[in-house]
Amino acid sequence: MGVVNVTPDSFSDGGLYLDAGAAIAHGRELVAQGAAILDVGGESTRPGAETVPADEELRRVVPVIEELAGCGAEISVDTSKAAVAAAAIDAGATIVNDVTALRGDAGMASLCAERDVTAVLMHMLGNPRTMQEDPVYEDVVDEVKAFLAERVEAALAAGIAEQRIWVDPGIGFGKTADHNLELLRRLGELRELGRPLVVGTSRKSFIGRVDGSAPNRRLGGTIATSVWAASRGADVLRVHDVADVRQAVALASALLE
Ligand code: PMM
Repeated sequence: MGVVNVTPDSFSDGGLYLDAGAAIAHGRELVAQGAAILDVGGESTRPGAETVPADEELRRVVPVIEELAGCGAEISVDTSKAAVAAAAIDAGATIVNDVTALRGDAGMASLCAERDVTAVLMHMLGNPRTMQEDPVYEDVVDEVKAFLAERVEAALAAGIAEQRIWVDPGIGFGKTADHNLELLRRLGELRELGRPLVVGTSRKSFIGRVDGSAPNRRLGGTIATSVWAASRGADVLRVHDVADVRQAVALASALLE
């Protein structure tokens, strides 16, 4: 899953792709690099980020999705607003990647059920504005797993087909560096949820916590953690650097065979 951020303030590509034309070109480039899914987002979820009104988010993502639909990858929309998801589905998106796991908008679960799209349910403690203020867990893996199990049940109860439900531990969302490392170490435990597992470590700050690197110097850490996650059963890796991560995963799995 390649990341196409259409935001002026995402921590990793700092508004480079705010312009729709640049975002479309970037999405096509990620498909050429081998992305099977493009995750198009118009609202930054980085720590401390402010929310974006639905009409502004729509203005950012819909033209990009219209152009990228049919370009060889499935389109995912990274949003927690049902109005944005509905317009994105009309424009060609088939996956709704909701960092609130369908808790952010009362209309989201029924929309996913009615339109029969895949819903990515991600764990987050708190909200993006406050989530990095001293997150505490007794056992981060047990708590993330219990949360995701509860959200899968809620999605099923709303009528979303089981095969349309994916789960994600939400690396960096209300977690310290140690919490993120523990989740990756014990990623196999989340396989027990029985749903496809999405993992996004790309350029995140816990990599910098380990080695002091800046966001634009975290490719090595992104590759290491992505290869690790794949070897522990991740089905989808959400990354900015599709070609490099694909190559690393291909070589690691060839060696493991
Ligand atoms: N991370 C970000 C945004 N959306 N969605 C899912 N499912 N999983 C993630 O780990 C995730 C996400 C933040 O990263 P960005 O600002 O670089 O897009």
